[in-house]
Amino acid sequence: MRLAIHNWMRAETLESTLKRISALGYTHLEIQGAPEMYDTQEVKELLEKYGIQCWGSVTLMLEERNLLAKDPDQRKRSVQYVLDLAQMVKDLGGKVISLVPATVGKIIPDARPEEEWEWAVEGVKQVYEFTEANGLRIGIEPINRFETYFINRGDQALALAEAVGPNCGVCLDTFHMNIEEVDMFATMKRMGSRLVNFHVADNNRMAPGMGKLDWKRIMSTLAEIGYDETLSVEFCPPIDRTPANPYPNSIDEAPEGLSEEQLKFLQDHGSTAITEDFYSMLTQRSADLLKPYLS
Ligand code: LER
Ligand code: MN
Repeated sequence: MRLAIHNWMRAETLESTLKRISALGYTHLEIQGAPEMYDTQEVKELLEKYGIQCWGSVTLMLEERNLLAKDPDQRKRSVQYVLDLAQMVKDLGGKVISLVPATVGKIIPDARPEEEWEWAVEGVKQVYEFTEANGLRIGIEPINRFETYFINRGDQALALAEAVGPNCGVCLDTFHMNIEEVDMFATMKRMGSRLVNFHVADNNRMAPGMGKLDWKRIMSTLAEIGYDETLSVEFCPPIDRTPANPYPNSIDEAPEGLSEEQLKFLQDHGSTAITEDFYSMLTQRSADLLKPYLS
């Protein structure tokens, strides 16, 4: 098992992220799905400089990105976005795409369920053609009901993956599973070999180990189903603006380089911009908890 982390939580240079994570023992990066932001040649050089590999990328379903939008042009642009992201992953030598099909923060549907399902299958299939031809895997990711009304549980992601094709996979996330699954361990087992990526954060979306999830059991269940790929750290801390905040100075009041839509994306996750010290502490705590499980 290898250790990866995302970089969508904090607007900082890629070099700062890579420097921090390589010092803390991470070997992989799940790069944010922002192909428009990156020059792949430059990213490759930086990854090499810090001895980090690209594990894959996660879609940032912000603004109008939505594979099941009612408007066919919007769907087309959304598919193109995921294709651009897939091309970036291919160029960076990554393996997986964690795919959230609908806009994060959109919790009210505007079409019939049958229509949306058909559009989602059709959209993911177009990406699947590319990933199949290029040796990449898609992991459909269920996220909790406060971020989307579409695909909240592993079984729903599995149904979509099966409708797309034999190699289409699922990406599970411990934070979301803790909210939506009856039994996250049973869900992990049902995904079997369709499980292609695994996001880790605790029940409060702090670093693994800072909440109440049973990490021993999570890891032994992964071993039981033969998942020995990558653990991809994805904490996203809650905002605490009260005097009860146990982490004073955790909120970055004047974040540099954070666009309005990125801030809105963080807010749609119940979070906000966080300071470098707080972010580094969470990155470190995640590695401390997970390192004993790496092979
Ligand atoms: C992404 O991996 C995730 O877990 C979300 O909350 C949606 O962006
Ligand atoms: Mn996730």
